[in-house]
Amino acid sequence: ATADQWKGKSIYQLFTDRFAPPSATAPARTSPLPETCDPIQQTWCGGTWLSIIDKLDYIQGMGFDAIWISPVSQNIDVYTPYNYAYHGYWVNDPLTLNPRFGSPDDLKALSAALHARGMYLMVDVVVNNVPSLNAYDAVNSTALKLDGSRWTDPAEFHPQCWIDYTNQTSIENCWLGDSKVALMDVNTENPTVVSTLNSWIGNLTSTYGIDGLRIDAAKHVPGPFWTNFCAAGGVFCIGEVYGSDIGFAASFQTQKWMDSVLGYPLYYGIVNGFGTVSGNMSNFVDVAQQVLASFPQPGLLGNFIENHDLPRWRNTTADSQLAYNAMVAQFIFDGLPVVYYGQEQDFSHGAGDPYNRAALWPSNYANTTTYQHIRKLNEIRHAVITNGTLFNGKNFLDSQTTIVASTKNDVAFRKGPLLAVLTNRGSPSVPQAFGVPTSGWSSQSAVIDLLSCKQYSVGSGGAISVSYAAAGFGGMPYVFVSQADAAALKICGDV
Ligand code: ABC
Ligand code: CA
Repeated sequence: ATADQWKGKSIYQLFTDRFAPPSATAPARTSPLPETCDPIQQTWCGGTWLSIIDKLDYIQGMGFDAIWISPVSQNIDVYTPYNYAYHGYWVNDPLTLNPRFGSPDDLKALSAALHARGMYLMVDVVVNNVPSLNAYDAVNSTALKLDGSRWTDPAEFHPQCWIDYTNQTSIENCWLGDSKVALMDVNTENPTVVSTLNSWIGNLTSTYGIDGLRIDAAKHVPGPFWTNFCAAGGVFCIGEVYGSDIGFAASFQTQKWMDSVLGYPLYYGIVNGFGTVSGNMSNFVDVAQQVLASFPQPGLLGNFIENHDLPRWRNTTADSQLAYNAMVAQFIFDGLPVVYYGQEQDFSHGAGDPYNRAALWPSNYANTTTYQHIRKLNEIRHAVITNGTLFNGKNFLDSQTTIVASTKNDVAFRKGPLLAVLTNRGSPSVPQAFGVPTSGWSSQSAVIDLLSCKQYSVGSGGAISVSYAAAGFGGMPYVFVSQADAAALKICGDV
């Protein structure tokens, strides 16, 4: 699928090994399920491509229409100082599927099951690096063969050096990982490497009906490589450009290296704005404005508040209203929402890798309040995307977010027919209010908050004011639409 086809999608990111347990329809492939499936053990919990199918109702029930799964290629399958490759990122041969996750038919079955539901499949791909337990002697052909690497000619790697993050050449050519598990840097300028990878990715997407690619470690490969790789893949590419440098991340779009990147810049703004009670909302506003100004298509960014490399949101921020406000920002701001499995279960164990990668099944896939919030946010987003005639015909996806008002604790932004009014005041009720002087609606008109389905009236000059004093509510988020639009959207019934 193309970038345009992805624009309206909403993505659920899962770890194949950890999302759904083996079952009668999806037996364990290789190892039996460990008695305890503890993330600290860094070993397999037994999830497979087939077991994902068992739980698609749970994902679709939350309103998602795309999933992003772990890398599908073969990994080193040996014990390492960081235990086993349950995460799938230790790819030694892109051209072979990972038997831990299933057979070629199983992956086809997953893809077909998704398509039957109108959902898309995004696969994580790792090409920058190949793991080795033998850091300093890794690039000799004997070691490469022992590691089962696809690349067996030393010329297919960059020579050993550890990355200096102050130097982009080093970021591109030196090695990720560490001396325990070195990630040997593949020579992505070598003609054999380039042609092998390009023909592989085209085959992979067409053979398995893959609709999109999440490009691992995108900033560690020179950009022009990706232009050809993504063209060969023939589907939407979204890259991982880990860091807060907005201009650098935006260059992936401006230089046409790939369609888009994950929303790391906005993530840091959300953390600064909503990560603590009375946090720094002006930083969020600042980052948001720079993101909007820097990316030619901010509507293609992948917006997240947690992932497998970062702390769980609820690990660093216990307050439930802050999480709710952050999620509304994640869903309404320009971009595709990307929700990491477990976010809907308020998983809070996990200050980082490996603790943030727990199996989901001990949650019993419960219908939590957060599950319901996400469902509602997906419902709102889907409704405004499919209703083209709202707010004087302004299409949601084609309207860019504009910041309408802000204080050091609050922000209001409009995207198409929606006005999000958010705060970092947190759960306690406080005798304070936030006034948005010009909401975009005329005075005396009625608006509906789609989150609570309550009606508000617009004051003089088009002002909307919300109060954080109501006992038991505190710093709630709001998503306003005009009464007429609310009636068309049907989210709050007849209004
Ligand atoms: C293994 C063990 C862990 C152990 C670790 C040391 O080694 O499993 O238990 O703690 C995979 C696995 C990991 C595994 C690694 C290494 O391989 O998932 O479990 O860790 O063996 C991607 C994936 C990631 C994956 C890989 C490798 C790459 O999402 O899951 O890891 O295929 C860098 C890369 C980025 C990479 C990330 C993990 O490391 O750029 O591609 N993610 C700075 C740098 C970033 C850097 C980041 C973390 O540090 O700029 O480039 O990411 O090291 C902000 C700044 C940022 C700064 C952050 C920390 O602070 O703006 O620039 O980021 O303020
Ligand atoms: Ca590289």
